[in-house]
Amino acid sequence: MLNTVRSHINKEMGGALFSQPWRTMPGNQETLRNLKSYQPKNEQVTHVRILLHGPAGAGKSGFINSVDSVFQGRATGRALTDSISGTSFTQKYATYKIRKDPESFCSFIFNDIMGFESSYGVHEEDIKLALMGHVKDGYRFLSERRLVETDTGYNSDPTMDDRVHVLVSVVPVMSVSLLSEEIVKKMRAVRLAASDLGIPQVAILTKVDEACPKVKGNIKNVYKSKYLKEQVEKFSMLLGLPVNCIFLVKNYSSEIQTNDDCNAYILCAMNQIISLAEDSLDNPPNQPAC
Ligand SMILES: Nc1nc2c(ncn2[C@@H]2O[C@H](COP(=O)(O)OP(=O)(O)O)[C@@H](O)[C@H]2O)c(=O)[nH]1
Ligand SMILES: [Mg+2]
Repeated sequence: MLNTVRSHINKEMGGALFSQPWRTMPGNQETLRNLKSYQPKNEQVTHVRILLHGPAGAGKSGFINSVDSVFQGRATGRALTDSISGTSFTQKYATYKIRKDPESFCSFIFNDIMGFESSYGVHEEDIKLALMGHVKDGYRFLSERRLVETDTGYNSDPTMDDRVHVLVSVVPVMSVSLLSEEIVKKMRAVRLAASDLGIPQVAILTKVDEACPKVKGNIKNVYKSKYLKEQVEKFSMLLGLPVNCIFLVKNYSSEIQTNDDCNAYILCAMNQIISLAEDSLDNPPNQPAC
């Protein structure tokens, strides 16, 4: 499958580039400083909760690791593993924090959910419960049944801190053209549920290095690649999400060190995630979101 996609890219796009990037990056140092010092203005919340959802292998854990790497100044490769046991797939709802200095953590946290697969993966309704803050930390999702109010993993009285403040869809950029109708329908349903709850949404398209030879050769070309821009526009149409809420990212996967170029793409996405969260926390509830 990958080889078919790659040969399509090479034949059709030839790794064509724009002469100038179509998106400009905010300065790394300033963005990092702002994110480290960020505190939600809304006093009812101590942190912004970011929920990443997407297919297995999309790069959700990789993105959390990458943010951690940017903040620690080295590729941390923190072990974030999903567990598959026996015949029934279970996935734990876990919260990940990012350290900003030896004593404290950033005012944003991550959860991730494998949510698009049809025969396994977290049920659409469970994702909606997570959005509303009804899923307790440590709950193991079951593919065969939904979380119900009588379960110990059900939080019947969620605080503002338990709720999700930004929903992030994570998809490998090469998969955008291959998403089945069923998966797109599911993604849209989750997105609509988030909109109804006033939760803003962002998408992160990962593995840009694997999708375009000119980007693999030079990571500075991410926002110059015509193929990658086309995938962003396609994904925007599929999901009904504005292009300015869709980000291209190369996660730290095999690197030992971080570098300014990869950091810039990760920080650009995080900057928008936190800005949208802050805006929505500042607005009255049920205001339409991005
Ligand atoms: N080349 C490359 N590999 C990536 C990228 N993001 C993730 N990976 C790799 O893809 C695999 C699946 O990523 P993972 O983060 O575990 O996916 P998850 O199931 O969504 O949490 C791992 O082997 C990662 O190292 C990326 O941007 N580029
Ligand atoms: Mg994972």
